[in-house]
Amino acid sequence: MTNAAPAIILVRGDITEQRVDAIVNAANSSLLGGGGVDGAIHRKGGPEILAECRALRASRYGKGLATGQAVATTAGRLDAAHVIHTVGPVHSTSEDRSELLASCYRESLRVAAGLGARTVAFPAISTGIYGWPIDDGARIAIRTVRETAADPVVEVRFVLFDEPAYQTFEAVLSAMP
Ligand code: AR6
Repeated sequence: MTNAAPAIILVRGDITEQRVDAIVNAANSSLLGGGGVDGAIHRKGGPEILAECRALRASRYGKGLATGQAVATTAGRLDAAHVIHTVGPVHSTSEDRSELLASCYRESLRVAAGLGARTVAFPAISTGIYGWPIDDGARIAIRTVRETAADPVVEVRFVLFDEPAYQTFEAVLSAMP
């Protein structure tokens, strides 16, 4: 196959310490920062990232970035060329928002491929402040990356912040054929 899905690697750690072509940020639609991964990326990446986010809000994304979409900026001082900001859905027990979560992974990979990225680091989108259960979040993340051809992306690295998240991703990955 010439346009295969990327290889999946699991790492326990801090996404801001990864050396990859693109780091995906679990942002919110304002693109102007927040807690969790978003806070860590802006803190460590420095003000250049926020400046580009502000410029995006002043131009193409006047109303903010919609849930499930993705957009790239510089990675500032991070050891990466790009940060790809995506907005995960807030978990709901009354509505199935899985397709929006899958869209975050698909759209981020599409943006990464458009930038010529070969390696991409993802956090477990929506599984922190947005309340998505980690096991379901892991299934959606891994399944979607497996189903998405993203040439020239050859490696997707899921960076899991704590041991339970890492173990869950590992269990889901090894249970898939
Ligand atoms: N590296 C890797 N993973 C991390 C890190 C890190 N440095 N920090 C947290 N995690 P969250 P969300 C894990 O809350 O649920 C922000 O305020 C964390 O344990 O960062 O999509 C945004 O502005 C969890 O498993 O993102 C939005 O308002 C996962 O990353 C909102 O939070 C995602 O947790 C987005 O919420």
